[in-house]
Amino acid sequence: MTRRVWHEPYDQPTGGWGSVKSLVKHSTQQKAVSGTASLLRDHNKTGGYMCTSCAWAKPARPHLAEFCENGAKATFWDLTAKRTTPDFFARHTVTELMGWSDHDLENEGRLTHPMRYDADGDRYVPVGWEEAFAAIGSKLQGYDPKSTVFYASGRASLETSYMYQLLARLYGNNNLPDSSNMCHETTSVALPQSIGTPVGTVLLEDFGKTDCILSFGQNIGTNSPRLLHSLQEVRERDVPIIVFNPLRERGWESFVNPQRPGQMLTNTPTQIATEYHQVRAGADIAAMMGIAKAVLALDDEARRAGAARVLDEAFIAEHTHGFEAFEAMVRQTGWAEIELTSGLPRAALESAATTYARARSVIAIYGMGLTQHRLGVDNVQMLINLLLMRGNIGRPGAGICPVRGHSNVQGQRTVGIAEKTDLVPLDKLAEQFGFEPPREDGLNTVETCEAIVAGRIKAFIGLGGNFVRAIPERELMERKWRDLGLSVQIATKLNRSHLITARSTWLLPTLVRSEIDMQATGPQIVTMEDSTTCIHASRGKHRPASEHLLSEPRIVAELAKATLPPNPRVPWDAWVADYTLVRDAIAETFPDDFHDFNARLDIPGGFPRPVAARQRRWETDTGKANFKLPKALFAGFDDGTDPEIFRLITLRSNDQFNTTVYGYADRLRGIHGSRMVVMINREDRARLGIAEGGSMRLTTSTDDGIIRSMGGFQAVDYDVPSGTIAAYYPECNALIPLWQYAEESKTPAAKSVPVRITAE
Ligand SMILES: Nc1nc2c(c(=O)[nH]1)N[C@H]1C(S)=C(S)[C@@H](COP(=O)(O)OP(=O)(O)OC[C@H]3O[C@@H](n4cnc5c(=O)[nH]c(N)nc54)[C@H](O)[C@@H]3O)O[C@H]1N2
Ligand SMILES: Nc1nc2c(c(=O)[nH]1)N[C@H]1C(S)=C(S)[C@@H](COP(=O)(O)OP(=O)(O)OC[C@H]3O[C@@H](n4cnc5c(=O)[nH]c(N)nc54)[C@H](O)[C@@H]3O)O[C@H]1N2
Ligand SMILES: [Mo]
Repeated sequence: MTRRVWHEPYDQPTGGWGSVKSLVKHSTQQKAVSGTASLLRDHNKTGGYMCTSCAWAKPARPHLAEFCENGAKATFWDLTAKRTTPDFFARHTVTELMGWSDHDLENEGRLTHPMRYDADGDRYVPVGWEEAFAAIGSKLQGYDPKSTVFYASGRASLETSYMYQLLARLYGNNNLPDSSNMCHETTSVALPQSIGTPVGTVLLEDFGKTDCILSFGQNIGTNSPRLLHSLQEVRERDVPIIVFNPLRERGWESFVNPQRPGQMLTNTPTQIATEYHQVRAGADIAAMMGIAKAVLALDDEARRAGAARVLDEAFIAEHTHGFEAFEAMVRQTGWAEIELTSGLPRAALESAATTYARARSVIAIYGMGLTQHRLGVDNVQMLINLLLMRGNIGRPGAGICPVRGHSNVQGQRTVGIAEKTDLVPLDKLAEQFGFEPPREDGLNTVETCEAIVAGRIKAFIGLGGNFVRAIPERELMERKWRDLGLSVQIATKLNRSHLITARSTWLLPTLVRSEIDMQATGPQIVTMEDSTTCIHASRGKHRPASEHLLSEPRIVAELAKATLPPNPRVPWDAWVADYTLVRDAIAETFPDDFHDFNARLDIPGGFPRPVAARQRRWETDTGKANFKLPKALFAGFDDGTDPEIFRLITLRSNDQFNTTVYGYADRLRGIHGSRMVVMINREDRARLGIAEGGSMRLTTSTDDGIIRSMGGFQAVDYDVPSGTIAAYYPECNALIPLWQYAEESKTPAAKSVPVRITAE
């Protein structure tokens, strides 16, 4: 059945009554065991559990309700009363389930039993845990460790993640791809080269001290709504917020804080963005080049007038490297080229530059709109260049703020989930656990896909996530997946990756974070790291969805025990009985970050990891913060000369968490009823001879001989620049070639896919 779209531009603020209505709807539909009262008490509060939705910081003095519409939705869906039981699997073949939508699969509720895929009956059948672990362990023992992959989505705790990376290394590989390989890997590559740290430098308190915020390519209202609390306070101090985004995103425009009764009653929104620049998809380098050029011009003017310099000369001289080359490049780049590429007039960029230059301390926020492009690394480094021009790193109220995705995606990296060996203290692990870890780099996400296509991978273990749905090149990848010998999926809900079976396929159900994790020494605490490097404890409060669920640490430990020879230095059972011992091990491996770990669990607001760049110590090749030269003004793949090629942005709706589709109401964009839509500029649509709501087909424009084409999209008129279109992830992933990724970071380039449009 084709779902019909209904588009009604949303003129209400983000937050406000719309979010309350949506919250009540999802609470009722999921018959969630957690009501709003429990959310108020426990959600993101010291002594409670940390939200499983986004990774945004949790304040030391939380609001009465320290959750947002989408965090609450994620929790209601975790604590749903619905169950996907063995009986459900007996009633539906896997082939039949392949015809279900992502929404319908996860809407069946929580998985309750460990299951094995039975190819003869084309069904999942229940198995005992022991049988599952024994079978998986003996299969893994038979494979060359280099042909096995240990994927991690970003939800598992620091404790689980640490145990998981150790399992991989004891087994014999560094094949630890994770969701950040599709996400902020670009950040992890760009920032160390520029400022010597892989993470952002901003702390929550900096928002109280900032004088200006720049935002590039992030959708705050949907993907990190609690950040709006800080931005509302920022705006009340009359601090300017300058937004660069091809789409007009409601969250950046107007916000009513549901926690402020006065504002709710009067419905008088706070205006968030003071300037909104609809840059063309992939053209941020051009826009930032324009700002840099205008800042240089302001500095020239100041010098001529004998006024205070606009550039922070002292900072540039003492703390940076490469400014002269950068300055020369900016001066050489002409306004005509900048305007043509960015799609923005010079005056708009000069206005942004003037606001930027007037502000003493500036924070730059960004998301997938910068990272998921061919030149994603250059995008991020160009933003750093802008900050460095005025010394906006390493002082209060200033800095770089990548907004991370999954709630512990940053943390899993911190404790060793990384395929790159130079990011992990292998010598320390060797000494601590008495083994010789593998020393060659492992596979990241794209390299895993390439190796699967080449037939070099035999086994895939997934610690959460929906790998096959989240990666590019869906058709080829689904086909090749069938050749794997083993697929093990540790999960909470049924998703499409579980239906793309291997020769031997196992579904291992686990607890969610808000559930009580009871082990031999009592209920356990787990920890995670937020986007601002602060570490928080989390205590589950609710009864597990099924008595058959095991915790993630337990599942990892049992897999390890079934696969590896015993090692007295790795006390898997003792760790499972008492997670404080895992934290002690983490503290021993990473003393700088985690000394006195167990004693610091309940510091309100979490405890921050030390970040050298915050102190203006630059752990880079030059010992300084580096100005880096972008390779081009446009970050995508096409050359921009063919008007028939559009740049497709694949993005999230307000009713999903990645591949978990809660519903069909992208309320903040006013798009309801269907996700098979393309948001397109009205003139572009008319020029193509397509009616509003008319049917269209997208075909990727490449010369690799592979046809990637999807029909059945409905056209929705949307306020986007001509030549830029947007559609939803993960539906569109079949259109993204595997080889279209960010240079250096290999993050799939999901934000400016070159496509042609035809009417259907
Ligand atoms: N509710 C909810 N919260 C989430 C998630 C979720 O799915 N749902 N996902 C989590 C995860 S894993 C992540 S990584 C984050 C993702 O959060 P975001 O980084 O916000 O990711 P997207 O939704 O993909 O949206 C990217 C934004 O970038 C803009 N954009 C696209 N291309 C360009 C460009 O070329 N230039 C500029 N300047 N802008 C561009 C888009 O219009 C869009 O507003 O959110 C996390 N939080
Ligand atoms: N085209 C396009 N593709 C993209 C993106 C894009 O913007 N555009 N974004 C990319 C990004 S930023 C990311 S992060 C990836 C996301 O990729 P993934 O992290 O792999 O995918 P998710 O959709 O977050 O995974 C959802 C599944 O995780 C399981 N799960 C949920 N909670 C838990 C838990 O607590 N424990 C365990 N074990 N399992 C759990 C559930 O079974 C659920 O079905 O997708 C990437 N793909
Ligand atoms: Mo992400």
